[in-house]
Amino acid sequence: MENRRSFIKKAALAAGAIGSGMACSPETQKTSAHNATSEPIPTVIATWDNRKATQAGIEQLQNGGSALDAVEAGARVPEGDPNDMSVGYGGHPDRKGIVTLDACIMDHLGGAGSVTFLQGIKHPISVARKVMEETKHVMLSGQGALEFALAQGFQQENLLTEKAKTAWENWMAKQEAQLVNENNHDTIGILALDKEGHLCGACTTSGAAYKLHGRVGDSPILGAGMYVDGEIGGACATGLGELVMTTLGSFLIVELMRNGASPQQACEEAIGRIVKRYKNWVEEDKLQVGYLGLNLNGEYGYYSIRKGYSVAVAQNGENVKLESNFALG
Ligand code: SD4
Repeated sequence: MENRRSFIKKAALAAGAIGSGMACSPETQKTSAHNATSEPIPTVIATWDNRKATQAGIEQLQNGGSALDAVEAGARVPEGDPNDMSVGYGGHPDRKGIVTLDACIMDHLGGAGSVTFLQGIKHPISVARKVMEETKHVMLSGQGALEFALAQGFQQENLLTEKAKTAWENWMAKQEAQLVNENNHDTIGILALDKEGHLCGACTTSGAAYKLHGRVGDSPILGAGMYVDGEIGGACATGLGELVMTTLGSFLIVELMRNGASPQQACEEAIGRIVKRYKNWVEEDKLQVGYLGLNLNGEYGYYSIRKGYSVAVAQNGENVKLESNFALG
């Protein structure tokens, strides 16, 4: 049986390549490599200080892995880390004390897989990849996603660590509002460009801490938490998903790049849209969103609503943390 990926690959080949027509202008954060020779620069970039993830990703590329392998390997790092309390194992639970996970992955040909409201599986990004590669669907949710994961050989386990349980119990005692604001974040969005010039992306999270049971955020929504167009570039998001979903930030960034914006300009415009439309809410709850964009030249940009956002960049033999500029104080 022809699987969905091989179908998409054939369709993409039949459609032929389209030039990106990229125009670059001065950027406020001078960090992107410029590639005058147009040789792809192997690059792995991620939201927040996820240098262990970008390291795992760049090692995949150095060992001959694809951009898809790189983003999956990178995303699996915080997923498996109990000290990262916004992703996978050890993530903050929802209001009922249950860890529910969202993730998506997308390749340079438009193949995509996503899981939402998944429980008990440590590496949702790998389940999302299986949805992409082994089914004709894009998104599986909840119990169905779990049954699919188990059928694919994933193990079910308890993802609520003692640390996360204690924090949840303390929160339950006080019932303080807890959205994704300047103090509460870590979701990983990760983009990779390999030496073939293939650009892929992934995003994985346990979502907003103490969310209502059943809430799904932006992270598994293609075009919101992450989006890739293999002829243009990719983008991903972190922060309060409700703001990202309602402005389709990652899709917007890629479309702006298609129309000539640099990744930096595109990220700034996408943040600007949120601030303009939701200014009162953003200010009242001190909400945070951060974006990251990468084009096929290995140029990247990143920007956030407020201070404190950073990104990790592995490129040209370096793997560094970079602090983001921001729109509000
Ligand atoms: C969500 N975007 O579920 C995620 C949360 C997040 O760092 O990014 N946390 O809304």
